[in-house]
Amino acid sequence: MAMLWSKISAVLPPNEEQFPLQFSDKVESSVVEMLKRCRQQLYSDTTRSSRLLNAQIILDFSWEKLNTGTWRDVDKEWRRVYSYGCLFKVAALCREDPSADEVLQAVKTCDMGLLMGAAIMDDILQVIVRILQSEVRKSTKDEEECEHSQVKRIKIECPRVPVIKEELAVPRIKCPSLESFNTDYLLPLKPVILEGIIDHWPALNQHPWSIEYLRSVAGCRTVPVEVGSRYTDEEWSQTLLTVNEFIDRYILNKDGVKASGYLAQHQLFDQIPELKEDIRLPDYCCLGEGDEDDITVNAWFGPGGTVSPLHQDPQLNFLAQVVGSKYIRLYSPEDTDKLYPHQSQLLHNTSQVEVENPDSERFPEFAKAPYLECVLQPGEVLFIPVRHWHYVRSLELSFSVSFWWS
Ligand SMILES: O=C(O)CCC(=O)C(=O)O
Repeated sequence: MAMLWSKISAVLPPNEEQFPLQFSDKVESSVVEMLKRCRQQLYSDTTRSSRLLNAQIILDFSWEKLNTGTWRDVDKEWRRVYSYGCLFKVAALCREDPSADEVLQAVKTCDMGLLMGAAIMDDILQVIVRILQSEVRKSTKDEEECEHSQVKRIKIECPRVPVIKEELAVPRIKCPSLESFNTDYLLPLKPVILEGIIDHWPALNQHPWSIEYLRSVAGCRTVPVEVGSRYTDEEWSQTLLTVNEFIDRYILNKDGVKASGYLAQHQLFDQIPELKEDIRLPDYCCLGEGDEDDITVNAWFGPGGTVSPLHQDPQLNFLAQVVGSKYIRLYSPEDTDKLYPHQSQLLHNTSQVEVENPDSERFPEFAKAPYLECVLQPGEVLFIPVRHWHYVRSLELSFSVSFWWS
């Protein structure tokens, strides 16, 4: 670990004068003074505890601001202050020959900054977390051997695999031209499964995504996790866990409790660029009107049995299946009145009906709504037209990537 600080200090500005600390008058001068003190301590001799204490003051103060009112109204300046607090804390943790535990704490601190803060100094937290991660990887090589044997112990699940009736099956097409996809599916807004269009992804070839691979590229990273088998359940919640904790708890059920959870989020690929390099934007997205930068890429990683209740989204979607298979049902937006959306503003895009076990007394019209269905297999991509209702149940351990585009 002795080399760690020299690697981190190499990416920091060489001196105090070149270390930027500019804020609008939204940030109280006492906070700016504290930030300056942290900066000064970064370039002078002082105790570790004093550095940590001052960084923590910044973190606690800005955390309060981040958690007051709605997230949308949080001023970006406070998110920048929070990121600086994370940076100073990481520096304090890593400066004097940190223990393995302190390095992990530093990784978590970077992740908190990346998730809750705003980018500062050319995204320096992203640069530092890569340095820290390679340090963690070095010291966990032996453990990985052990993980390997645990992977073999995952019990084989016996999912309820629905039999797809031919007349209800989502049509399939192999590598259509841009023009035929546009004419036959995009313009008329018809769902279709595209085969053979992601065969070249490293996620399916050079670095086949697996539990071991995920542990190796992201095991120690803290990410948002959805806890519960479906987001409409009372006990459903969101939390932050490391990828290793998520795998141990929700995939391997190490606690012995059958728990369900979903690592489903759009920041994952920004947070862990190695995973982003394993996937590609589908070429068909160029037919859209939006910019490439406006495409949202989401990760969906979870055990068999995880359900996304029937819901609709305001954008076009390519749902690409990388690991495992998923049962999917699609309903047209024209049949919304038969799908009983929730009344509340928050869930108005979500149906109240449990698709595979509908309450026909409460929702009598549901059975009359026509639908299409499929089992999406690794290497296949489902085109979900805008506002098409979709219900998804993973049949086994599954990793999918969805692209929301316009
Ligand atoms: O895969 C899932 O569980 C849900 C996917 C989804 O709803 C989406 O991509 O919009």
